[in-house]
Amino acid sequence: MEPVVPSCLPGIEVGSRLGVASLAGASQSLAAFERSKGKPVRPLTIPLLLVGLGLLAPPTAAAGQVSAVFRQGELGFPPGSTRCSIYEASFGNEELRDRLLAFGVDSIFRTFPDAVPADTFYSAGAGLGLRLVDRTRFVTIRVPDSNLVACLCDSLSGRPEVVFAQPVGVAETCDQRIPDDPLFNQQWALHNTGQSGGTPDVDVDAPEAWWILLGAGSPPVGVLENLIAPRQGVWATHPDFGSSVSGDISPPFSSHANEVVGAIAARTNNGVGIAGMNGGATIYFRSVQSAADPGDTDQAQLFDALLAQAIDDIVQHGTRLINCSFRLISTDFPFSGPRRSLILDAAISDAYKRSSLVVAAMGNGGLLRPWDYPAASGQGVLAVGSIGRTGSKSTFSQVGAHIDVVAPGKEVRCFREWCGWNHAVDHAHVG
Ligand SMILES: [Ca+2]
Ligand SMILES: [Ca+2]
Repeated sequence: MEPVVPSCLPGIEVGSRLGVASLAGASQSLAAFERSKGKPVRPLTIPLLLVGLGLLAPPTAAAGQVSAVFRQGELGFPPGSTRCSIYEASFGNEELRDRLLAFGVDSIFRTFPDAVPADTFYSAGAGLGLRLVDRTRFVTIRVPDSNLVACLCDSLSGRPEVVFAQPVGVAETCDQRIPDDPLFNQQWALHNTGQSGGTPDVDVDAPEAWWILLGAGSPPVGVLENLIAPRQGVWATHPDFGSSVSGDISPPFSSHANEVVGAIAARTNNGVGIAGMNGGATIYFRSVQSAADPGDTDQAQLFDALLAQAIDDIVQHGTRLINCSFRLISTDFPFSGPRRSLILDAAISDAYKRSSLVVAAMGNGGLLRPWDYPAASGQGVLAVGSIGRTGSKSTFSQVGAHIDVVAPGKEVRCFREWCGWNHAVDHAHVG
């Protein structure tokens, strides 16, 4: 058999006499194994040869592990064993043993030693039968030199006997990055330390997210507001916004729009004001003016069309998230009841197909209204409810089966002041 030498294995050049010699040595070890008639032996000639070639790890090298699944019949353990040496294992293709020996692999064990084939059958609560992954086929391969793990994975992954092979790593505990924004210590929504009677850790774990990424400028976030006439903009030139806000930015400014945009994108760790969840994010802001006469059916339809066109415009600007903290109200209902617009639903559906998700506040009707739109529109909408600093549902937050997530939204520290109403939807924009 002509051995196949992985090119990434240090000290071996493909086709070289050195590589052939080392694998020939591995084959000799197998020959010794065969001569022992199944009795495991540890041939001395091969380790000595490999040490001489500099292939074995020095005594100080850390061991590594590879997680793998082999196809049926390609790898076997001795009866009753969940762990064995490379010599005790049985292979459908002996070339695999050569390959593992070339990397100095000394042992293989079942990753889930207590798993049995019956574990693959599961009956769900509704009686539905499910087939789960067969965990008895997961094995862990010990590699004495962790520097060879990646090369071994590459070498195994291309083989027909192997389903997959990947390195076994370790988990790292997330650290925190605390920004220097002077109002950050009041932003319990981002980092709740129990300030003002709150419950510690009822927050969105922003410092942990910032440890990984402190704000991303792209893709841009869209913000759509339904504002009272005259049309209002965002204070884009404020020092905490920089030049990252575009769209409807002409005065007069809307306090609500500033609060929404600030919660999402106020610059973080710049020594000014608050910290934004996605500090410095590029914002494309659109405001749509309410119909002058909400009782006029023609104007209501026009208003829905303007909202739909604004969503389409926001998607055209490359956004992936569209913040909508407004609700549609009925034009012929004396108590401003909920209203569903098929025009707006179609725009949301189109945005979803183009990889843009509408994030919508459930509404401030508490238990008085069952649902509002667009939060309850279904596909393409992430509906957000509100909780307060202790983790309880905000009194004003609506409820319903369409809810997707809750986020801090009551008495959160906003752009310029304390915000009493629902800003949960702004805090649901995780970076
Ligand atoms: Ca936390
Ligand atoms: Ca800031």
